Amino acid sequence: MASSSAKPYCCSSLNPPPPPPPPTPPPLSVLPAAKPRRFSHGLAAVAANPRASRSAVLRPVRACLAAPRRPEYVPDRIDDPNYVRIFDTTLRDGEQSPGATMTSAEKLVVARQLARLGVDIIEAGFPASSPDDLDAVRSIAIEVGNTPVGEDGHVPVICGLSRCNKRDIDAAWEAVRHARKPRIHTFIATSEIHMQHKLRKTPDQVVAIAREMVAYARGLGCPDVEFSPEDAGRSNREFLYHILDEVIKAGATTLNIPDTVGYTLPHEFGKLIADIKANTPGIENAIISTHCQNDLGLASANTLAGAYAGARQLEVTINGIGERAGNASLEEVVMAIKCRRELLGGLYTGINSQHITMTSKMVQEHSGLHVQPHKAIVGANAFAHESGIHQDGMLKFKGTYEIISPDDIGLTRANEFGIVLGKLSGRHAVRTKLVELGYEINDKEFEDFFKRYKEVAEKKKVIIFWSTRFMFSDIHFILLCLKSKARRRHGID
Ligand SMILES: [Mn+2]
Repeated sequence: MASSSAKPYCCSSLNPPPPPPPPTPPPLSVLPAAKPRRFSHGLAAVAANPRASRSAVLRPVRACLAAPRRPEYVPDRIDDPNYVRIFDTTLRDGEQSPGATMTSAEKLVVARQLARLGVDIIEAGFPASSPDDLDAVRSIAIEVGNTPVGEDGHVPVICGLSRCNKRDIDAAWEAVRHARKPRIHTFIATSEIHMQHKLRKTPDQVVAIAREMVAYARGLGCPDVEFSPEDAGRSNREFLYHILDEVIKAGATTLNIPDTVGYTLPHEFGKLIADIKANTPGIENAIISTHCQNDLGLASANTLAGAYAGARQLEVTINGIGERAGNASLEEVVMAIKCRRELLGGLYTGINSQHITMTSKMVQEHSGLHVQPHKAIVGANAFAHESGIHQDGMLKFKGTYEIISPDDIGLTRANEFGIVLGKLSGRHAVRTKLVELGYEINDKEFEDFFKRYKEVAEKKKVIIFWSTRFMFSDIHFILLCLKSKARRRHGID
């Protein structure tokens, strides 16, 4: 049996150091393909020398922990070109999910956890939308926006959303101004379809409003103003360059590029970001951001394509909650950057990934939106193995079927190998479980037991469901197998 020290860690440093990234990464035509035998958990090292595998896998854990420090926060620049800011909008876009409304007290609890997780910016709400939301954002600004957390004493930026009008901007400023690092995020639609049918304004009018309102927000004393051209994914390119140029001149420090309707494909969204970076005058004086909706299930992929093309702020939500099909998921984007850093030109974030599991659970509880069992990173099945072939591999070496160590996201499994017993489980896993539970039986007894186990497992859908959903079946399941005759008599199964 493999020892508990064999940890398949998510870490890129097993591989040779990445080449220095080019000054301007070329637009992404397709996401780079994985190279065989260069996975981040050290399969290459294991294949080359199986005896050395455990120490080889352990070594990079320490290297992982020594990630570069988060650069000091300056609104319109980042001193390390590889650092990517994580902007969490769980409490704004996430809260706009149908049925996800949270109380002020719940929002404050989640905001505290987001600060522990290490997000750079918390978009705490839309203060003009209701007096309650203004209060919620203000409470978060007062407390979370002034309380250092973690070893580096990190204090997140607290941001409030506003449309491009004075009333909204005043409300946002009233809410966030108490924070040590306040930000106003204002937006106006720039696609033909939105300008014509929703705003009923000409492009020139839209530019004038955007310029005036960004300047107004700066004039209130807010040093950090984010501007979003809503529906940028469907906006005319030349018009985008023009309006972005104008708002930079008016004082915008972050330019957020939303794929509001989740319509773009990864290579297309990457090209949009690369084009904006290449063609917008004055863009070097602002941070480019992504905001990808998930209508085609591509939000995380689009976000990564945006980062690869030069965006240095990524707007995401915990569990990917958000309007309609949701937003890019923080845990997917952050762990993809962490696992495949070398393929993304050395990008890194300030997220302490060990808080991911707890944050995900808190957001599920407070928003009432539960993730599906197979949700990447945080689903109940994401680190569970039921099939016999996979279980056999896991028992021999965890890197066989896991690219991330559960420890890395703060997940404690009831079973070290993530083994869930079900009808597909094989002899190796079932016997290991029996030994773990203290049953020592000979080969013949085991064969009898295994036969009975399979009979029960095939019939007991409920137990298989329990076992994958809650993972507490280990003992129950075995006991049930051992007692199946007795239970059958009582009509339980
Ligand atoms: Mn959105």
